[in-house]
Amino acid sequence: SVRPLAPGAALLQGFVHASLPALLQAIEHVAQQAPFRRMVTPGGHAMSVAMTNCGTVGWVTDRAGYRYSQTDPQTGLAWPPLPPIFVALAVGAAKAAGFPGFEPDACLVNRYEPGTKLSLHQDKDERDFSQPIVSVSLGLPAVFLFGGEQRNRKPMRLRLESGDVVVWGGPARHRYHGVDLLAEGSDPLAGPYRYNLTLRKAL
Ligand code: MD5
Ligand code: FE
Repeated sequence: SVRPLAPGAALLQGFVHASLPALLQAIEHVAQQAPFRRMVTPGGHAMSVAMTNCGTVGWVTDRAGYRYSQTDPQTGLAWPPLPPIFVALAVGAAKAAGFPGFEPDACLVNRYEPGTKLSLHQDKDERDFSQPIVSVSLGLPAVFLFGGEQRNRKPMRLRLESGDVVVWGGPARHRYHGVDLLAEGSDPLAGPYRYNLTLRKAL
């Protein structure tokens, strides 16, 4: 089912449930070529969430700023290609949520362990904000923080579980968001981790 969360945002609960083992295998394959790492913010703090990328470009941060890069700064190599299953699921979810013709070229893969979090922020490093972001939650559950267009608004709390997909488009594309401290736990397939895939059209 497609549940509207807010203008432009739709929750597809369990949309990728049947594909969880294949998605986790694909993440492992990506991480063999481009390992998970904790990147440094422009302010000099290591993020608690570990990240990697696949696709034509990948999102990176370091002391110089946030940007998309054609290469992995850690290996100097191109990022691994987008696994076809990532693209198929993202295009299907986008279409179901009212965004036909979504053509992702980048996927940021976030890995959370208990005690990690993602602070409130906006995603604004992509070129075309008319294109949605499709996010896929795998492994441990999390409390997603869904704020307003300005940082001062108190965020709504939304529990996201393994297999859930959210399509963030239209006005929701610009809203502040984050992930609350991850609770301890063990997922039958992913173990002590929550993974989040964000499929994007960056270029
Ligand atoms: C996560 N990741 O759960 C989230 C899912 C990130 C990030 O935030 O930047 O890697 S993506 C959630 C999202 C994307 C774009 C807009 C909005 C939410 N929103 O308007 O709330 O690891
Ligand atoms: Fe974000």
